[in-house]
Amino acid sequence: MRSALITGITGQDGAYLAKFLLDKGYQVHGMVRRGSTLPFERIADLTDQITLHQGDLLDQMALNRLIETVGPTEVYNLAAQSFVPTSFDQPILTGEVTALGVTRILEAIRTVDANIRFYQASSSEMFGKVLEEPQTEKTPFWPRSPYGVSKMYGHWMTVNYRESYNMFACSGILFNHESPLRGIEFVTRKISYAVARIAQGLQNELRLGNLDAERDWGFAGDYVEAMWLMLQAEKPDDYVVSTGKKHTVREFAQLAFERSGLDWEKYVIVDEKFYRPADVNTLCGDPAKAKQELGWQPKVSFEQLVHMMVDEDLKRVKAEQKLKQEQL
Ligand code: NDP
Ligand code: GDR
Repeated sequence: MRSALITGITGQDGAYLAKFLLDKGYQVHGMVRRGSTLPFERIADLTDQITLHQGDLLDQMALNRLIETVGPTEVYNLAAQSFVPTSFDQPILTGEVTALGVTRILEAIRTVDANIRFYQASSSEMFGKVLEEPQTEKTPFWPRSPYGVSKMYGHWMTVNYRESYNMFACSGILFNHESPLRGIEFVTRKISYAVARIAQGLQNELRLGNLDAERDWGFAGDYVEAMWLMLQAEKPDDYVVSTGKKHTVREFAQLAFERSGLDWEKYVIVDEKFYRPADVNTLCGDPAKAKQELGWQPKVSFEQLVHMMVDEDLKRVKAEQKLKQEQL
């Protein structure tokens, strides 16, 4: 039976990937950090089908033991300090986890069993100040945040372990992908949740930063398939995963408010607090290689994604309100 170890299983992508691999018949193991509460909300309905192990990308010995105990055929390294603004506030922690953490897990695999297939969650943030459009696997990197710099280190270590030790190590250069499980601090979910609360009369404004930023947004459920396809290929390689279409934050907000019959301009306030020391103004990826070599393509459109997120948040907010009323 094929088995997979997912780091970052409690995150957005971890939850979608765990479900995807279970449906493929995998035995799924996840690494989780110890916390004083149980923050496993996204995988709550999967916990009886997966095996969770405590571990941390900061702890080399624990990673070595984990790989040895689980003996997976595939490892997906999704764990990271993944929020760009936090990386400006905590650049050293971000480097320890998002950059050096990749080397730690690669070392654990090399030491225990170098035949394990490895997926690294690289990012379009590595392109940063873009030097060409659309971005491909060959576009030079110019990261604009400690997060982007850390991901670039992890990317090149993955390439280096492949070239040095002949390991089946792949790096997926994924562009922004969203879903109803997206963390609340990322702009898309911040908007969809606020729209739902405004529609229910619980909030009357939404403060955002750079409305002109352009992103190539796709659906997380589509993107985890690309991760898996990379590890099923004949040879290990790096792939851009994106939709090939870009939209501004303003467009996202407009569409999200429209879904609830609201005029976004009445509620959105630009607040400089949400500007970054250096931002990535535009990103748009060319997914041609993933399409040709892996047969992958996105299924959910931008509009469907926005609608899905607003609809789910509306359901969630209504359910929360109902629960509160029942408790009164
Ligand atoms: P999330 O922020 O939702 O999840 C991050 C995960 O990493 C969580 O499970 C978190 O655990 C875990 N984690 C953080 N620090 C550590 C640590 N020190 N040791 C072990 N685990 C840790 O991210 P996404 O699911 O959105 O993204 C998955 C990966 O893909 C990340 O590496 C991200 O940088 C990358 N990526 C994401 C893109 C996107 O658009 N979503 C695009 C390109 C790349 P906990 O729950 O305990 O906090
Ligand atoms: P990003 O995602 O930084 O691209 O990283 P995020 O949704 O945080 O920002 C996208 C763009 O929106 C602008 N923006 C705001 N962003 C946030 N969070 N909050 C706001 O109020 C706001 N207003 C405008 C930002 O300036 C930015 O330009 C995500 C993460 O998932 C990374 O881990 C991943 O690697 C990349 O996507 C690809």
